[in-house]
Amino acid sequence: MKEPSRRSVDSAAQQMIARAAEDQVDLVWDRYEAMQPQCGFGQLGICCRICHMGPCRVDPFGDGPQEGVCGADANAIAARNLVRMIAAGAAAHSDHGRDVALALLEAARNPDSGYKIRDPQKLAVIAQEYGLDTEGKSVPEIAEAVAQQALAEFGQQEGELKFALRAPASRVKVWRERGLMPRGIDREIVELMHQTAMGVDADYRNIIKQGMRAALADGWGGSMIATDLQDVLFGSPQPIRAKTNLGVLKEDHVNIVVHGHEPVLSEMIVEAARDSELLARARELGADGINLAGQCCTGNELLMRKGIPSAGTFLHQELAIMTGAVDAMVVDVQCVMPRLAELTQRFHTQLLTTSRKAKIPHVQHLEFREGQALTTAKEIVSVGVENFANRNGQRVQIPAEQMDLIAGFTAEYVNTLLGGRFRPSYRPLNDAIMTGRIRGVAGVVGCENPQVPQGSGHIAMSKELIKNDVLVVVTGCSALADARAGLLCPEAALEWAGEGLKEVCEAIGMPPVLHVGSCVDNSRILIACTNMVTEGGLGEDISDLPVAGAAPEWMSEKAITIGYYVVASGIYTVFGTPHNVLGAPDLHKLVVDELEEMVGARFDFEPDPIKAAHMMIAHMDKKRAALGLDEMMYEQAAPVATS
Ligand code: NFS
Ligand code: SF4
Repeated sequence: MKEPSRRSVDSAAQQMIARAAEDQVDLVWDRYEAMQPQCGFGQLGICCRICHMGPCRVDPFGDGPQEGVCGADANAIAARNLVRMIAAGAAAHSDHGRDVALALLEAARNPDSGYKIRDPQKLAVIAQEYGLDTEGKSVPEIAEAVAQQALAEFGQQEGELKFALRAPASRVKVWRERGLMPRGIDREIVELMHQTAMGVDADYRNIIKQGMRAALADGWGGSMIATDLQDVLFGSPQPIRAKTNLGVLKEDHVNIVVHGHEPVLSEMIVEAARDSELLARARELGADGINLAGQCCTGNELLMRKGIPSAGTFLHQELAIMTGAVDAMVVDVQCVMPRLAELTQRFHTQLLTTSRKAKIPHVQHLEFREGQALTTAKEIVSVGVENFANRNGQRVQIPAEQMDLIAGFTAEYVNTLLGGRFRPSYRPLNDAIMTGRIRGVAGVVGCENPQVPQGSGHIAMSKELIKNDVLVVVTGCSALADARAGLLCPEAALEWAGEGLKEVCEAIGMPPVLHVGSCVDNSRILIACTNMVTEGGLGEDISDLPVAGAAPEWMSEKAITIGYYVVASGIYTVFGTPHNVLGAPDLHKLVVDELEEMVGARFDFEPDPIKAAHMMIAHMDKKRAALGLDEMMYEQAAPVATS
């Protein structure tokens, strides 16, 4: 086995990895090693299973077949495979958005549902955007109309997605001219699946085009609906202090870990965990209370709205079980490893699936229904409480590590954050960028992957960026990886930020790395970029801004979708490991080069996070130069000593 330090840079994780090795329990890293060597055709993207004349593969060395049985070449095969990942990622995030809209509908219609509308102001803004007449209407009535409008965007056949029109006018123009404007969320995903079925589209460029359109339907559609309606239902986040890492689990409490993605369930579990009867029962069984902790993006949702601690990221899910202190792990959808079923059996942990979309054989299923949200949530918490009695104290080993962080920054909050309560505005941010105190803004997002030591890419990249005066915004697992390293504390600016960024952070007590939410909240980054354009002085389009994106440790199909909507929105983006396109030379050239011509941005692939950070910085400098800001780097802006 590899040294734990080569599997994760987090010391809490390393302890649990070592424990697993002692107990001969295999973890994701062991399974990854057992999988070596992985299939080269798959890695290069040139294996096709779309029809039953295949499977076909193209010989990357040029000696064997260069096309499938039907004649599809490497570019068509790899492009189809790639965009089918986009379709799946867009489906996952957008279906999450749909479920939030349905929960909003439930909240509006059913006063007993347990849901409340916590941000009626944001609801009113969205209602106005949808052109709804709100005169004399009650909040539930407006909520019902907004939910129905949002749901209609999924099935819309013609026209344009409403939220896509939030983008700067010049971006909307690019999308219209290039045929990239999304019509309906489901429609773009279905069309993409049709287009890539056997014997349909063989033109890799045209395939990628529809891939971008479906991705945009997610970023400016499904994901944005998820973000906005979650804010309406559960409250818009505000900066909030919280803690993360395995040390948030408590030896003397019932520990319930909620893992997955959708806050429609986990928000209710928060309420249920405060239920006096359940608390009394927990005490009766010898626990001091009920401790709820999140994981992955469900964790992020609860962290940024409720300050609920997070027990970690994607690669921490097995490690949490390894503490022996988790009485129940409750999962909904996405990023849940099926192997948890076997692992939990080696401890007392009760694993519970809750979504009709995500079951695991032999695992207890307690289905969550929006109509009886609170009741189901109480049943779930009760399972954890009762299971506390089965915990074997001898086997409990909780690492001490936990780190403070601030989460809960939104595109709207940037106004107040920098502009102050009396003059909320993006002006100070734009000014800081124009004067060079902030060199640019980078979104570092995405997953973890056992191919890369856990956290090494995210943390090294973020540190290098802030050292060079780049303000970093983070979401998803990337956010929590940085959090474990202390980068989400205001003090991090003093230790790691360059002079210019440090000055800005110190003035307002802001961390140099801002946690803007879960992965659907990458939509917040799109809005923040739009606001920067609207504020003025940084160009006419998102593609003019000194900004860049990165996913240094990605693994999920959702990460590909995010990458494509970010690039199609005009933001240069670097992925750590390459997409599966290297076996298709023309397609490869398209994504790392020619996309720039089409949408004003492109991809790069660079596994070294420091090199990748400097590619992003070089891009920002190029954009600064084009804006005439290259003379205004911080050194020049700072007063010069004269003695
Ligand atoms: Ni995003 Fe969140 Fe994490 Fe990757 Fe999975 S939890 S939706 S997909 S692994 S960042
Ligand atoms: Fe092979 Fe073409 Fe069928 Fe793909 S679609 S499996 S390349 S015959």
